[in-house]
Amino acid sequence: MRQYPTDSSRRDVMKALGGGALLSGIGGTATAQADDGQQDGDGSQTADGQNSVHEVQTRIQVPATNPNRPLDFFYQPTGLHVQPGDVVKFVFTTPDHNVVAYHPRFGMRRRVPTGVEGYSSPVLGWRPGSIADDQIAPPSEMGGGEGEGDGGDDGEGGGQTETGGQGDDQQAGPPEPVSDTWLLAFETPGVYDMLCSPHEGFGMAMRVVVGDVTEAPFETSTPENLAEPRAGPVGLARVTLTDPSLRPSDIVEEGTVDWQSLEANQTQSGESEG
Ligand SMILES: [Cu+2]
Repeated sequence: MRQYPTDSSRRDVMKALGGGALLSGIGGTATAQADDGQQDGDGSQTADGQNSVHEVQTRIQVPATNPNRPLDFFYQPTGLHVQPGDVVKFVFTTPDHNVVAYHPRFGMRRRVPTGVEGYSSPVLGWRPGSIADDQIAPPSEMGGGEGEGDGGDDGEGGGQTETGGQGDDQQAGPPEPVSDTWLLAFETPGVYDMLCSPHEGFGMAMRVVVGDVTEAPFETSTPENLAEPRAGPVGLARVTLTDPSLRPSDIVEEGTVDWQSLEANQTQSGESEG
Protein backbone atom coordinates (compact mmCIF):
# COMPACT_ATOMS: atom_id res chain seq x y z
CA MET A 1 0.00 0.00 0.00
CA ARG A 2 1.47 3.23 -1.11
CA GLN A 3 0.76 6.68 0.05
CA TYR A 4 1.01 9.87 -1.79
CA PRO A 5 3.24 12.41 -0.22
CA THR A 6 1.45 14.58 2.22
CA ASP A 7 2.24 17.10 4.83
CA SER A 8 5.84 17.28 5.79
CA SER A 9 7.03 14.95 3.12
CA ARG A 10 7.16 17.62 0.50
CA ARG A 11 10.81 18.18 0.93
CA ASP A 12 11.55 14.53 0.71
CA VAL A 13 9.60 14.34 -2.46
CA MET A 14 11.39 17.33 -3.84
CA LYS A 15 14.69 15.79 -2.98
CA ALA A 16 13.77 12.46 -4.38
CA LEU A 17 12.44 13.94 -7.52
CA GLY A 18 15.38 16.24 -7.74
CA GLY A 19 17.48 13.13 -7.92
CA GLY A 20 16.75 13.33 -11.56
CA ALA A 21 16.71 10.49 -13.97
CA LEU A 22 17.32 8.03 -11.22
CA LEU A 23 13.77 8.43 -10.15
CA SER A 24 11.78 8.09 -13.27
CA GLY A 25 14.32 6.71 -15.60
CA ILE A 26 16.36 4.10 -13.89
CA GLY A 27 15.70 3.03 -10.40
CA GLY A 28 12.63 4.77 -9.21
CA THR A 29 11.39 5.31 -5.74
CA ALA A 30 8.44 3.81 -4.05
CA THR A 31 6.45 6.89 -4.81
CA ALA A 32 7.10 6.92 -8.48
CA GLN A 33 6.74 3.23 -8.98
CA ALA A 34 3.55 3.13 -7.05
CA ASP A 35 2.16 5.77 -9.24
CA ASP A 36 3.26 4.21 -12.45
CA GLY A 37 1.88 0.92 -11.44
CA GLN A 38 -1.41 1.88 -10.01
CA GLN A 39 -2.50 5.05 -11.67
CA ASP A 40 -3.38 4.98 -15.26
CA GLY A 41 -3.57 8.60 -15.93
CA ASP A 42 -7.03 9.90 -15.99
CA GLY A 43 -7.15 13.27 -14.44
CA SER A 44 -7.38 13.71 -10.77
CA GLN A 45 -7.71 10.84 -8.44
CA THR A 46 -8.09 10.61 -4.78
CA ALA A 47 -5.67 8.86 -2.55
CA ASP A 48 -6.55 8.30 1.05
CA GLY A 49 -9.83 9.93 0.26
CA GLN A 50 -8.19 13.27 0.65
CA ASN A 51 -5.42 14.37 -1.60
CA SER A 52 -5.78 14.22 -5.34
CA VAL A 53 -3.46 13.44 -8.20
CA HIS A 54 -3.79 15.81 -11.12
CA GLU A 55 -2.42 15.06 -14.53
CA VAL A 56 -0.56 17.51 -16.71
CA GLN A 57 0.65 16.48 -20.14
CA THR A 58 3.47 17.81 -22.25
CA ARG A 59 2.11 18.49 -25.69
CA ILE A 60 3.17 19.65 -29.12
CA GLN A 61 0.70 21.05 -31.58
CA VAL A 62 0.85 22.00 -35.20
CA PRO A 63 0.04 24.47 -36.62
CA ALA A 64 1.11 26.96 -34.05
CA THR A 65 -1.37 29.33 -32.55
CA ASN A 66 1.18 32.11 -32.60
CA PRO A 67 3.04 33.15 -35.74
CA ASN A 68 6.15 33.79 -33.71
CA ARG A 69 6.73 30.14 -33.03
CA PRO A 70 7.07 27.21 -35.38
CA LEU A 71 4.72 25.07 -33.39
CA ASP A 72 3.11 25.01 -29.99
CA PHE A 73 4.91 23.50 -27.08
CA PHE A 74 2.70 23.55 -24.04
CA TYR A 75 1.50 21.97 -20.86
CA GLN A 76 -2.05 20.73 -20.84
CA PRO A 77 -3.69 22.09 -18.83
CA THR A 78 -1.69 25.30 -18.73
CA GLY A 79 -3.38 26.53 -15.59
CA LEU A 80 -4.25 24.21 -12.74
CA HIS A 81 -5.76 24.62 -9.31
CA VAL A 82 -4.87 22.09 -6.64
CA GLN A 83 -5.23 21.79 -2.92
CA PRO A 84 -2.31 21.71 -0.53
CA GLY A 85 -1.04 18.18 -0.38
CA ASP A 86 -2.15 17.34 -3.88
CA VAL A 87 0.20 15.74 -6.34
CA VAL A 88 0.66 16.71 -9.95
CA LYS A 89 1.60 13.90 -12.24
CA PHE A 90 3.42 15.21 -15.28
CA VAL A 91 2.96 12.85 -18.18
CA PHE A 92 5.46 13.29 -20.98
CA THR A 93 3.24 12.41 -23.88
CA THR A 94 5.71 14.10 -26.18
CA PRO A 95 9.40 13.80 -25.54
CA ASP A 96 12.18 16.04 -24.41
CA HIS A 97 10.46 18.36 -22.01
CA ASN A 98 11.04 19.10 -18.37
CA VAL A 99 9.42 20.95 -15.51
CA VAL A 100 11.41 23.66 -13.78
CA ALA A 101 10.38 26.21 -11.18
CA TYR A 102 11.14 29.82 -11.79
CA HIS A 103 13.58 30.06 -8.94
CA PRO A 104 16.89 31.69 -8.13
CA ARG A 105 18.35 28.24 -7.77
CA PHE A 106 18.21 28.05 -11.53
CA GLY A 107 19.25 31.60 -12.15
CA MET A 108 15.76 32.97 -12.45
CA ARG A 109 13.60 35.29 -10.51
CA ARG A 110 11.41 33.47 -8.06
CA ARG A 111 7.85 32.82 -9.19
CA VAL A 112 6.88 30.34 -6.51
CA PRO A 113 5.80 31.05 -2.95
CA THR A 114 8.40 32.31 -0.55
CA GLY A 115 10.22 29.49 1.13
CA VAL A 116 9.56 26.92 -1.54
CA GLU A 117 12.75 25.37 -2.76
CA GLY A 118 13.60 25.27 -6.40
CA TYR A 119 12.64 22.07 -8.13
CA SER A 120 13.35 20.62 -11.52
CA SER A 121 12.59 17.44 -13.33
CA PRO A 122 15.00 15.83 -15.72
CA VAL A 123 14.23 16.08 -19.39
CA LEU A 124 11.89 13.16 -19.79
CA GLY A 125 9.80 11.35 -22.28
CA TRP A 126 12.46 10.87 -24.88
CA ARG A 127 12.10 8.19 -27.46
CA PRO A 128 15.10 6.66 -29.13
CA GLY A 129 14.20 8.57 -32.24
CA SER A 130 14.30 11.86 -30.44
CA ILE A 131 17.92 11.59 -29.46
CA ALA A 132 20.82 11.03 -31.79
CA ASP A 133 22.26 7.55 -31.69
CA ASP A 134 25.58 8.69 -30.39
CA GLN A 135 23.88 10.31 -27.44
CA ILE A 136 21.96 7.32 -26.24
CA ALA A 137 24.81 5.20 -25.00
CA PRO A 138 26.81 7.01 -22.35
CA PRO A 139 30.56 6.98 -22.50
CA SER A 140 31.89 4.09 -20.49
CA GLU A 141 33.79 6.34 -18.14
CA MET A 142 30.55 7.99 -17.18
CA GLY A 143 29.45 4.95 -15.27
CA GLY A 144 27.03 3.71 -17.82
CA GLY A 145 26.49 0.47 -15.99
CA GLU A 146 25.17 2.10 -12.90
CA GLY A 147 21.62 1.28 -13.62
CA GLU A 148 22.18 -2.40 -14.15
CA GLY A 149 23.20 -3.69 -10.83
CA ASP A 150 20.62 -1.87 -8.85
CA GLY A 151 17.80 -3.72 -10.45
CA GLY A 152 14.61 -3.76 -8.57
CA ASP A 153 12.40 -2.26 -11.16
CA ASP A 154 12.43 -4.88 -13.83
CA GLY A 155 9.03 -6.21 -13.15
CA GLU A 156 7.38 -2.93 -12.59
CA GLY A 157 6.51 -0.78 -15.48
CA GLY A 158 9.71 -1.32 -17.33
CA GLY A 159 11.29 1.79 -15.95
CA GLN A 160 14.63 1.27 -17.56
CA THR A 161 16.25 3.27 -20.26
CA GLU A 162 19.00 2.81 -22.70
CA THR A 163 21.18 4.82 -20.46
CA GLY A 164 20.80 2.07 -17.94
CA GLY A 165 23.71 0.38 -19.54
CA GLN A 166 22.46 -1.19 -22.70
CA GLY A 167 24.56 0.14 -25.46
CA ASP A 168 23.01 -1.94 -28.20
CA ASP A 169 19.89 -0.81 -29.80
CA GLN A 170 17.72 -2.33 -32.47
CA GLN A 171 17.76 -5.63 -30.68
CA ALA A 172 14.27 -6.64 -31.75
CA GLY A 173 12.82 -6.45 -28.33
CA PRO A 174 9.80 -4.87 -26.79
CA PRO A 175 9.16 -1.22 -27.44
CA GLU A 176 11.73 1.02 -25.88
CA PRO A 177 10.83 2.01 -22.38
CA VAL A 178 10.22 5.65 -21.83
CA SER A 179 10.68 7.70 -18.74
CA ASP A 180 7.48 9.49 -19.00
CA THR A 181 6.01 10.49 -15.68
CA TRP A 182 7.16 12.76 -12.90
CA LEU A 183 5.40 13.49 -9.67
CA LEU A 184 5.44 16.68 -7.73
CA ALA A 185 3.65 17.33 -4.47
CA PHE A 186 2.48 20.84 -3.66
CA GLU A 187 2.17 21.85 -0.04
CA THR A 188 2.63 25.56 0.34
CA PRO A 189 -0.36 27.58 -0.81
CA GLY A 190 0.31 30.13 -3.46
CA VAL A 191 1.06 30.62 -7.11
CA TYR A 192 3.69 28.55 -8.88
CA ASP A 193 5.03 29.31 -12.31
CA MET A 194 7.16 26.78 -14.07
CA LEU A 195 8.72 26.32 -17.44
CA CYS A 196 10.10 23.79 -19.82
CA SER A 197 13.78 24.60 -20.25
CA PRO A 198 14.10 23.57 -23.89
CA HIS A 199 10.93 25.36 -24.94
CA GLU A 200 10.52 28.34 -22.66
CA GLY A 201 11.24 30.67 -25.54
CA PHE A 202 8.36 29.08 -27.41
CA GLY A 203 5.96 29.76 -24.61
CA MET A 204 6.02 26.44 -22.79
CA ALA A 205 5.22 27.47 -19.26
CA MET A 206 2.39 26.89 -16.86
CA ARG A 207 0.90 28.02 -13.60
CA VAL A 208 -0.33 26.03 -10.64
CA VAL A 209 -2.36 27.68 -7.93
CA VAL A 210 -2.27 25.82 -4.63
CA GLY A 211 -5.14 26.47 -2.27
CA ASP A 212 -6.95 29.73 -2.36
CA VAL A 213 -4.04 32.11 -2.15
CA THR A 214 -4.34 33.89 -5.44
CA GLU A 215 -1.91 36.69 -4.99
CA ALA A 216 1.18 36.30 -7.09
CA PRO A 217 3.62 38.54 -5.26
CA PHE A 218 6.26 38.07 -7.87
CA GLU A 219 4.12 40.04 -10.26
CA THR A 220 3.85 43.09 -8.11
CA SER A 221 6.69 43.14 -5.61
CA THR A 222 9.39 45.65 -6.11
CA PRO A 223 11.90 44.02 -8.38
CA GLU A 224 14.78 45.09 -6.18
CA ASN A 225 13.61 42.70 -3.52
CA LEU A 226 13.67 39.75 -5.82
CA ALA A 227 16.70 37.73 -6.51
CA GLU A 228 18.40 38.33 -9.77
CA PRO A 229 20.09 37.53 -12.10
CA ARG A 230 17.30 37.27 -14.54
CA ALA A 231 13.90 38.76 -14.87
CA GLY A 232 12.32 35.74 -16.48
CA PRO A 233 10.16 34.42 -17.91
CA VAL A 234 11.61 35.10 -21.30
CA GLY A 235 10.21 35.08 -24.75
CA LEU A 236 6.79 33.68 -25.32
CA ALA A 237 6.72 32.17 -21.86
CA ARG A 238 5.98 35.64 -20.61
CA VAL A 239 3.12 35.86 -23.02
CA THR A 240 1.82 32.59 -21.67
CA LEU A 241 2.14 33.44 -18.01
CA THR A 242 0.71 36.90 -18.29
CA ASP A 243 -2.26 35.74 -20.27
CA PRO A 244 -5.49 36.97 -18.70
CA SER A 245 -6.79 33.43 -18.70
CA LEU A 246 -4.07 32.46 -16.25
CA ARG A 247 -4.97 34.98 -13.60
CA PRO A 248 -4.70 32.99 -10.38
CA SER A 249 -8.24 33.84 -9.37
CA ASP A 250 -9.49 32.58 -12.71
CA ILE A 251 -7.53 29.38 -12.36
CA VAL A 252 -9.08 28.81 -8.96
CA GLU A 253 -12.48 29.45 -10.39
CA GLU A 254 -12.05 27.25 -13.44
CA GLY A 255 -10.03 24.46 -11.90
CA THR A 256 -8.13 23.92 -15.10
CA VAL A 257 -7.31 26.24 -17.97
CA ASP A 258 -6.51 24.62 -21.27
CA TRP A 259 -3.85 25.89 -23.59
CA GLN A 260 -6.42 26.48 -26.27
CA SER A 261 -8.40 28.82 -24.08
CA LEU A 262 -5.56 31.24 -23.50
CA GLU A 263 -6.46 34.53 -25.01
CA ALA A 264 -3.16 34.78 -26.80
CA ASN A 265 -3.95 31.57 -28.58
CA GLN A 266 -7.32 32.71 -29.73
CA THR A 267 -6.55 36.08 -31.20
CA GLN A 268 -3.40 35.13 -33.03
CA SER A 269 -4.41 32.11 -34.99
CA GLY A 270 -3.46 33.73 -38.24
CA GLU A 271 -6.01 31.87 -40.27
CA SER A 272 -9.13 33.83 -39.63
CA GLU A 273 -7.92 37.32 -39.95
CA GLY A 274 -10.34 39.70 -41.56
CU1 LIG B 1 9.10 21.45 -23.71
